[in-house]
Amino acid sequence: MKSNTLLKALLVSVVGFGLGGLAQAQNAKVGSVQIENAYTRATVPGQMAAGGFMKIENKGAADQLISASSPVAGEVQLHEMAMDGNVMKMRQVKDIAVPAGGSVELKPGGLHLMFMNIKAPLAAGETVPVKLKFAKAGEVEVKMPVNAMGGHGGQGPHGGAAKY
Ligand SMILES: [Cu+2]
Repeated sequence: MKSNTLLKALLVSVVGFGLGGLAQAQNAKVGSVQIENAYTRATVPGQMAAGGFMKIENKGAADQLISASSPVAGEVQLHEMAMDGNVMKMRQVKDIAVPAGGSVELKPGGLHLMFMNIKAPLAAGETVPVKLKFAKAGEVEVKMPVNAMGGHGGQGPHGGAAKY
């Protein structure tokens, strides 16, 4: 009995270690929640905030993403974009619902993570570790690749991110 339990504990720790050491790039899984295609974007010096995007799939009961954190940012907030009159604004939300047996997409112009007070510019090609916390599934770390700037552009008079 006793040795059997010990063996089980050993097995669990070995398997757990193995999974942790795998460091799956932009995908990660915890409980019934799966993260896919996570990414963020390169920033320029002085830029204090950047968005984080991903698809969250849920094979289980309804869950919520309740917080996020990363060593590269002072704070990671959960944001949504919404129309305020005729102006698109973003605002902080306290959680992001992940429907039962469904998915939610964090994407430019919609729900997203917001890296605040970035400590050093995010360079294309790097990966940024982000810890996500779900109400039910618990915590999971995602390694977000940093994509090059551009694509969606900015709102400045010069069409956003300059080409360097
Ligand atoms: Cu935002």
